[in-house]
Amino acid sequence: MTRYLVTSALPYANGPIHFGHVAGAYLPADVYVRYLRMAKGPENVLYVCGTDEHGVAITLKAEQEGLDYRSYVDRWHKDIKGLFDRFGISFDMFSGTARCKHHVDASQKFFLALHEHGFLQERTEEQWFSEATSRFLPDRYLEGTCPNCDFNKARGDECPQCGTWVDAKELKNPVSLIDGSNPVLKPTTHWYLDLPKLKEQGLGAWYDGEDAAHPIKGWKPNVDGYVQAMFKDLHERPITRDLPWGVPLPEGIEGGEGKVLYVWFDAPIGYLSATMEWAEAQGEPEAWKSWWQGEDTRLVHFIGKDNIAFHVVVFPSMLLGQKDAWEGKAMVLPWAVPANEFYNLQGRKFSTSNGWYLDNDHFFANFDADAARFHVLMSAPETADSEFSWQEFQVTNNALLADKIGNLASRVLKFAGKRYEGHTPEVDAAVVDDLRHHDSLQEADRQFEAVGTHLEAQEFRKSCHALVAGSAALNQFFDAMEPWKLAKSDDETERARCAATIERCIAYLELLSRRLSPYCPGAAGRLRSMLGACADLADGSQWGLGAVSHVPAGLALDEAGVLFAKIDDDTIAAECERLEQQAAAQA
Ligand code: B3M
Ligand code: ZN
Repeated sequence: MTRYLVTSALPYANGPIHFGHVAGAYLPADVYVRYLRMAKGPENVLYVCGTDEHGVAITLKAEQEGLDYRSYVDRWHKDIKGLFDRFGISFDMFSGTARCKHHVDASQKFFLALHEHGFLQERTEEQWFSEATSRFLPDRYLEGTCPNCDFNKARGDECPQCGTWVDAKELKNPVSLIDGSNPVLKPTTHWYLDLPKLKEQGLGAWYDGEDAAHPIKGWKPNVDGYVQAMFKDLHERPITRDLPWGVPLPEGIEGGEGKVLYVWFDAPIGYLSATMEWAEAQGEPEAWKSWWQGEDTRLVHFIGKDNIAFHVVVFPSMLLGQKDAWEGKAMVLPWAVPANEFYNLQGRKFSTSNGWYLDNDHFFANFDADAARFHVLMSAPETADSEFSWQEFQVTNNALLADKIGNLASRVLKFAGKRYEGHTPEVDAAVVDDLRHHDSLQEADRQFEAVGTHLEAQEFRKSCHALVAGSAALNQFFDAMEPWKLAKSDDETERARCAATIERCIAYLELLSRRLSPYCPGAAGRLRSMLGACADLADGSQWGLGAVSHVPAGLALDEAGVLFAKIDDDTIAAECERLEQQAAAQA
């Protein structure tokens, strides 16, 4: 049986994350795994993530705030996990690279295996060193005069005035940002991952789909364009740093004392160490192997487009270079990397510092997470940058979710409540058979099947559209049948058509609840409880085939409740105003 090991990029524990991140790497992954659990069985799906807790961006900010590194990342880990909980992201394990107890061992083992297999190169170069604090200074810890335009506040990696990329060693009159001292150049040794060699020894063949042991789904055009360009000019990459925070180099590496692994080296290993943590929590510590070394595993990385190089070139190289180091067995390589473009907010980039963001507390206090999930996926940046707009959110919520789905459920259940005393009606099987061929029901069948086909293909926008189209077809069916007229007829065959209409509507509402479930788990659950005893006609945890073929008479239905509350124009106007004010206050 094929098994799916799904990951979302590990967010840096270095600030709040926002809707833009969620749209790119988390919601699509969550909907995908919720679908897979239903369609393939929960035992064949594992979804892991955690916070990325090392690196110079984190040490710099923690130092600026006067916090020790661990308290600093703990704070952001909690904050980030809180947002994921509000969105209902259903990780099997959410860990963090500085909190997972397997992480150091796993990362060091990766380094050692690459070292032993000849995939690392050692180089000694000069770097700025602060004698005041006895530490090497990464680029971002430096400020000085730009060698290009003489601007006196250039950073160690880039000049904000002329925009050129700066080689830190060329910076004139450099000053350490943490202690204000003038650093000196001092030699230091680092290890480089030999990507050109790994490309020759397997990475290239895997990428081209020529490695039978490591199949690929095929690359999205945005991924392929990026990677082909990268392959034309592939270099060794440094994977170690002189920093006081991170995974230490393994013991026994000469010259490695006091150095740590580069954050981008240890971060993707976080996927593996989180799986080990999950396995241990299951009481089967060895269970990670069947995922990471299993021949039937499909490893799927959901990421934003800025992380393509690391997930399609660097991490697969690291995995390949392990060879037989892990008890003689090779590691899996990614099967798919659905990288998304960027998600913006009403015409501009999301930015906390510019006040151009949606306040998470405020949003979830006032709006429904299910509606947000559906809308974000329906507008996800799958093939091009896209954006959240309040007006479009209102349309999705009111015209699609409330009018097409909520309203249908409410009309059908209210009708059954009045006409059949809240129970499923007695039907004539021949009349029901006749309705099965109704154009609108056949359209609903096609669309509800397409919801799954598109989810399987990781095409979330199309899948959302199919769900809406299927629901629209059900509304058309109800309208075309005009059961409110049939019910009043003196003709018995007309009344039989009324009962059959309601029977089919109930069968399709049950199907709709399952198709809706990966997107809007809360609303789908409410719909199932509204269906009362009819929800037992199919297992709600299974994707299943289609609508149940026969709804027995006399099953009790529950009251029709509200699935999606409408959002009025004033509320939307107030949100737009709020956003503008938030941005103005920051400016
Ligand atoms: N933390 C970058 C980012 O959040 C990085 C991803 C790591 S995934 C292994 O965009
Ligand atoms: Zn400059």
